[in-house]
Amino acid sequence: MNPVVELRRDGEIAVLAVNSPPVNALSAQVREGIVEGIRQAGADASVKAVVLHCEGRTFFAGADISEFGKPPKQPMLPEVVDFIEASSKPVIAALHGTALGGGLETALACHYRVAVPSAKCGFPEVKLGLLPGAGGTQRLPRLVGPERAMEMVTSGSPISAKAAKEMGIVDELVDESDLLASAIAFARKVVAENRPLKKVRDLDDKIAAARGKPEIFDAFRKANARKFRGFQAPEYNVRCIEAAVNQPFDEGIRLERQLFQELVSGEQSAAQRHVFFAERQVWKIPDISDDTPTLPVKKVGVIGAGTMGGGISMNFANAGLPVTIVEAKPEALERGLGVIRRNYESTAKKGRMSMEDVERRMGLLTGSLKLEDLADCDLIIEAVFENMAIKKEIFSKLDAIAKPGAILASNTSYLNVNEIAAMTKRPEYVLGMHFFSPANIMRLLEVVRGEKTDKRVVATAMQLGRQIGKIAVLVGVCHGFVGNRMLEPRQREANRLILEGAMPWDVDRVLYEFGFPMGPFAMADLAGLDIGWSRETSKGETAREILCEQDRRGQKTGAGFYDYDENRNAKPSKLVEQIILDLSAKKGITRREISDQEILERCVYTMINEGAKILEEGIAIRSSDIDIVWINGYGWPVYRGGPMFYGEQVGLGKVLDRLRAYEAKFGADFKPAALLERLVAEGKGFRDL
Ligand code: 3H9
Repeated sequence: MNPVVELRRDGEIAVLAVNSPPVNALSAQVREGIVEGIRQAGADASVKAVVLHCEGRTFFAGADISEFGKPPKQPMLPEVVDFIEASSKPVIAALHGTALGGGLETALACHYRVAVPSAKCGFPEVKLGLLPGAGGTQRLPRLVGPERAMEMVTSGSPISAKAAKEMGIVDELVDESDLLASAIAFARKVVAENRPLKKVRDLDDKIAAARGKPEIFDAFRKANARKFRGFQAPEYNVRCIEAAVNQPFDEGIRLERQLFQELVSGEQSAAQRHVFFAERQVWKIPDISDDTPTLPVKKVGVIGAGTMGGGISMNFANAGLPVTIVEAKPEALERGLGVIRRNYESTAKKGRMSMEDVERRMGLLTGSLKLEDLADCDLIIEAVFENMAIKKEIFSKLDAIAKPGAILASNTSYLNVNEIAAMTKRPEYVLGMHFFSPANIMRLLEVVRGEKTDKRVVATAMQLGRQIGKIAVLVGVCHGFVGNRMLEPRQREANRLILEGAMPWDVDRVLYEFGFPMGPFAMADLAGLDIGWSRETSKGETAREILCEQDRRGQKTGAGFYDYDENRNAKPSKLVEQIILDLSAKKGITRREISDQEILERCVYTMINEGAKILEEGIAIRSSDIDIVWINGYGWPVYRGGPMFYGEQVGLGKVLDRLRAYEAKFGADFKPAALLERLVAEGKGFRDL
């Protein structure tokens, strides 16, 4: 007997019941059980129809992702779905929860599908760098037409059961309270009415109109070119849908299989699968168990109504929590609240929020000019500018104001949280909550654990992060934590490279082509070159300082490292080129040709090296957490899996060799981390730690 699949009977209807927690992924054992069940039901003359039903929280959530990259186990999913479709008796899929990927493909191979209204269907494979590889790309367009099919497979976003019913993916919506009974009743109807064995593969009407019209697919590619940039999987998905329209079913399946194999054994999918598991690992903290009690947070205080404070406040208001925002001056408070309102209203204008929602959220925000008004808050986040003296003063005042048991957090991006905590008599309630700008949009939250932070406080901050839709990464105290600390060597090398021979646009192009949304100089122009700069203190020693002195302060002034037209399109600047040439000469540097390879290695391998030091010092729990920081906070391309994963993909031995070579040439900044040396000597990787 198969331990996870059981064949039961309800009169003439056989129920193939699957119970493989947590998400009924289609593991080898499940696949075997399905084939065996269909076979038995087929052989039993008293069975007239089969209901395929999953127990627990969901219908199959897809193929078992952990099997990819390992030796294949029989029967493979494409064979299983063919076997279901070829059944001589009608098979009815009963959908609830999330019917995803291979799960939805299994359902599409059934002859009928019923679903509860709360169910969701989708093909998320593209998010794993894959395509639906068990007939999904061929069956879906036959049900919904190529345009909708392309949208579904390339976005990976699930649709509601109601939408699935409207599109023809689901035949009937049934009572939420008893899916199985409804599915059995539906099966009885199919038998009683002698309905045909409906095979999706035989349908043609939804694809016929697009046949011989490549322009439909090209238009889709063009419209999504920016979104798809660098990714292999979206294009492969589109090719399969195109084949579904233009080729016979079996030909389309052959192409789907071939392209799936190529993707699943490729580097991008390996990276994206790594990210899938890393995103789930990140919540697990070795010395803080899942059942650690958290502290109730019903009211939040935020100090500072600037860009950061405002964005942070929006997160909590969005989650329905009341927030008191404290500012020092009435104008600043008014300005801050005004910006928040405008942000919400612009979301409403785009149709993504109702005006009632805007008012509801604004109603949760209270402005104040007195720290004392934070006395009843359960969590207070300080978001004033980066100045240790000011932060210390605020925390020592807060200590006197905040109620006992309140969590005091700093949004510092670099400073020592232990020093800040030491200003209070309750350092165990102090930690860092480092949001990324714009804080209402960016998914990353670095939760900074001080040396005295209580475990319940850490658990509460992580759980709050989840509640407000962030991906929270626990990090330790050091200058810049994980993200900004690793940004430093990249920035340092970028600045040196332009003095040694490259131009800002060369460095930016290499990093853009690598997959970052923009390079460091374009980024600096966007953020404003004068952050932290003043004319009085400017020494005119760096390109950035000279540009500021010439009032080229970035996009906002129409010029920075680049020249900008009225639409903010960047163009390399002759003037900047000259500034850089002069600066090199002034510093006595003989400029030379610098290869793209050198730019990439010096910017990225130094980051990997810094990441290794971060691991060595225990600042991050695991290397995959570092990857999550960089993907969610700094635009590292997800198809390269994060800097630590990328380092392993390149080969740690190679990274070490190159660092050594640069160390010999440029000195100690390239000195390899001891951990990197050790791992390479032992033939191990970061993931073995
Ligand atoms: C595919 O189907 C390819 C086919 O087209 C072709 C084949 C030839 N496999 O997310 P959660 C684990 S590709 C293995 O925290 P939730 C997950 O790691 C697949 N494991 O729960 C976690 O483990 P742990 C297409 C899986 O309620 C636990 O289950 N399908 C899989 O927040 C709970 O997960 C997908 O991409 C899996 N397929 O969300 C769907 N799924 O507890 C991927 C989950 O040890 N899954 N696990 O950390 C999801 O999107 C979400 O898990 C889901 C539930 C929405 C289902």
